[in-house]
Amino acid sequence: VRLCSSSPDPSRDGENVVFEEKEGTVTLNILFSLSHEKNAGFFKTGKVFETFEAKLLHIESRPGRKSKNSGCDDLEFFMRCEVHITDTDIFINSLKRVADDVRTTPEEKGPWFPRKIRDLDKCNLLITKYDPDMDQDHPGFSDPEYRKRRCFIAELAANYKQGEPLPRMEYTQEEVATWREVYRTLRTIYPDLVCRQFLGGLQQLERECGYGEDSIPQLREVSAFLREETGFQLYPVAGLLSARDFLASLAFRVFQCTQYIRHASAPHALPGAVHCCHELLGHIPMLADKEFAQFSQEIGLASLGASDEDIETLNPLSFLHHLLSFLRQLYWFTVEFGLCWKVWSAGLLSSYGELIYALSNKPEYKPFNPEETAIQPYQDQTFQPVYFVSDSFEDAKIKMRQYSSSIKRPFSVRYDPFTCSLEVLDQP
Ligand code: HBI
Ligand code: FE
Repeated sequence: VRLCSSSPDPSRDGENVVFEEKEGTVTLNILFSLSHEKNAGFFKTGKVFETFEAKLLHIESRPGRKSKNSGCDDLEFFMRCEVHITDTDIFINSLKRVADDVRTTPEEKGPWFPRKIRDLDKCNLLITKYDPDMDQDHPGFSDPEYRKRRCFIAELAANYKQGEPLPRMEYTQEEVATWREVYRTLRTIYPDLVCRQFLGGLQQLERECGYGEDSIPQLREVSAFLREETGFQLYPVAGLLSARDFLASLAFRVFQCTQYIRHASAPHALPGAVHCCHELLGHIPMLADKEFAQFSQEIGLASLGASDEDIETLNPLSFLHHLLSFLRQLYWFTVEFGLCWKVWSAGLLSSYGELIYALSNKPEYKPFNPEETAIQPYQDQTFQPVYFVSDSFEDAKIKMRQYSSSIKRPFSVRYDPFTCSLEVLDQP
């Protein structure tokens, strides 16, 4: 399957290099081949188009390239169709399963990424992990009331558009009790264990944003606070996002934040799960620190245009191909589970058990080094086997910067804070 640009000269119009978009759909040009003996394959590809409600705009066939040389009678198909933007990856992967001679996009072009802050409305691809409706092990799976509540909150996030006032939540007493339990447990142990930036941010939030045991902070107030401190703002999200979409929003100093509370039967965090105790307690105080905010945005900027092949197929020749995996691990082992002598990472700051464990000298500790950290597989179901230690934020930032600048991309990006948009410069 090969994707081609649908505009005559994609570099000139400065728009999306691979796809042409309108209103949640993309137009794809697809090329694939099928051998004659497997002619039934054509109808299987049709099934894929049907399943994803792809609107067919054009279809052609011709003798395949292979057939000229080898005498076999392969056919190549060219199709142009419109699909829902969120289905793009799965649609293409499904086609790859039924079509032969899989060829992909010219690598250097890379996938679509947001250029303006309002493009973040399209960065909403959710991963159905830790979802109370899909995951039978989720503590809320057999609690219809909880699932209904989660649906309601998810709907608020799904209907949100960039720039609108953030939805205000009325939390129930039970939800506040879960928050209180988490807040109280963690708050008492923070002073000795966490870095000064975190503690300073948290104290400021307690003074200015209503942080405390008695109520769950409102995203609207927290977002206004962050904007004044570091220019970060919040965007409501229904659950765990794809790494691509999550990291892309960081490039705009936007942090996608959930508004729901964990199930009351399991108030304390799982490493990979997202919920508002994790975000409001673990992430927000750090995002009020200028140095950390810069660090977060830079990871976001580095992720743009990377494609997300599986880390398992690691091949040193296709670095850009694996970049998203690399950056995901880097984000994980710094922002989520990094140490800097004291604790600065959200996964630990929001989990009593792992916070104690991470400082217990039982796990392995390694100095933070992006080349090594980027290929370290991570654990999202239990405590991390290894933690990477930075000397300081400054040091982590400089190392990340060196790493990012070693990434060869066919374009460079610059964030323009006046227009909240990205300037993308093609490199010859
Ligand atoms: N989605 N909503 C949300 N919140 C996160 O913190 C988050 C995410 N998706 C991926 C992710 N974090 C990280 O683990 C990295 O993979 C980027
Ligand atoms: Fe997190």
